[in-house]
Amino acid sequence: MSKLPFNQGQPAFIPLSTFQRYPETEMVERSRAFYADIRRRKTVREFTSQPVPREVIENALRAAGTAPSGANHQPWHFAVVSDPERKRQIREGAEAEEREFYTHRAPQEWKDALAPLGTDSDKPFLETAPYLIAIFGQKKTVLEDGSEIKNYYVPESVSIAAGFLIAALHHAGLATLTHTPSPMNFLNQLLDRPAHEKPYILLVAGYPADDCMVPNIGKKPLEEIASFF
Ligand code: IYR
Repeated sequence: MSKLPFNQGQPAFIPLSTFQRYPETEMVERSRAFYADIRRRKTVREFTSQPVPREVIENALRAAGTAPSGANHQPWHFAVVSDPERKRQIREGAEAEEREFYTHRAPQEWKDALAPLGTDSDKPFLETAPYLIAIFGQKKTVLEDGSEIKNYYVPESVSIAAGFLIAALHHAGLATLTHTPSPMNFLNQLLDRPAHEKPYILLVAGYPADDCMVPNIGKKPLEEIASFF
């Protein structure tokens, strides 16, 4: 239940006091530095069980919660799992779906596309990694008085928040994996989330294993992903 503190009971407009303007040279330097940092991020599928400070996770979630969203309804919920038994249940649920996916559901074309990633239905990292963060989108928000408001642009809003979260965890020094067992509805039951919430991503976070290997894959260059008019 939400209080709707997010849009009401406050002055309609306040001065923009948080924006920081930099000299152009500094701005260029900052853009380079950010790119140099974020380009080091690789999706990791081998984690250690070494614990990570809970505050890092909390602050990364706070950062995710600053993402823009449709009508500022913030239609997301992050269910954070560190409890070993619940991680085991999530692994069990995910591997059941994944076995179906890899043996029946996935067409050959999809399996071919995944081949360079070396994925299969075994998901030990769901138990090894210290934190699993299930990201849910809320198509409506239930207020404290029981009334409901509709949310807008939910997939877009949730995806932007997930991007912030991944960037924040990377910035703090953690590796992540965007895991998407399909369908993911078993997470609602395991994590006590209502039926109107849809799981979008199961984000795995922790330190990479010492001998962690990653696929030798690259990213498209700027010329391929952008056009300037
Ligand atoms: N969800 C499966 C398959 C999978 C699908 C895509 I698209 C990927 O980029 C990676 C994996 C799995 O997690 O193995």
